[in-house]
Amino acid sequence: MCLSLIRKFLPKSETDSCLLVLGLDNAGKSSLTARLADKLCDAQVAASLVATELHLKVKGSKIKMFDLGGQLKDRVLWANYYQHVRALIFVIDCKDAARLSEARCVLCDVLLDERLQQIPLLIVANKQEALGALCSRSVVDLLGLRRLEGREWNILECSARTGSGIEDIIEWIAKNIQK
Ligand SMILES: Nc1nc2c(ncn2[C@@H]2O[C@H](COP(=O)(O)OP(=O)(O)O)[C@@H](O)[C@H]2O)c(=O)[nH]1
Ligand SMILES: [Mg+2]
Repeated sequence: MCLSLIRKFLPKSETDSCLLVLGLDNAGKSSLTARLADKLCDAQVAASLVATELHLKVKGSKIKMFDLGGQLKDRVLWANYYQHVRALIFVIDCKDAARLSEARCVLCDVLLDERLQQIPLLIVANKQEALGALCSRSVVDLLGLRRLEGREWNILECSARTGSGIEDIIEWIAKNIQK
């Protein structure tokens, strides 16, 4: 019998499941990842131009985290990582209102993938310490998040630069990967 068929019926090991950090280029994904790694990293497994893979230990649970490149050329590769996703983080640059509609389109496209249908989503409203940064309520409106149906989602404000809001993000991760 083919190996992939056997794998399909085996329980997923905890290290198979993963957390994806997505968002446009320059949103602050790698800065956020570095903050999370600082608190939770078990091991950095691989880093390339497209993806950084880290193994996290969050309140006793282990999970892989992938920080993926956000440029157009990298986004076409995101779907290769959708197989065992347990939770999704989408980072927004709140200093850059001009790219919110692009972020909205990219997020919509991600959420259409059937492998991600039931996956909890956290929007991280990053760069909050910056002057004129959009607040989370504006981000909810501009991304049209209230229209999302059948999905658990949340939004948290943070500054990956100063570290504010990181603890709340860790709480969210802990809660959502243990489900
Ligand atoms: N002001 C501010 N700048 C940030 C913050 N997080 C990241 N940046 C900056 O935004 C730029 C892109 O960050 P990076 O983490 O590489 O973004 P990525 O392309 O999404 O991985 C860098 O110059 C960071 O220093 C933040 O919370 N506040
Ligand atoms: Mg990056």
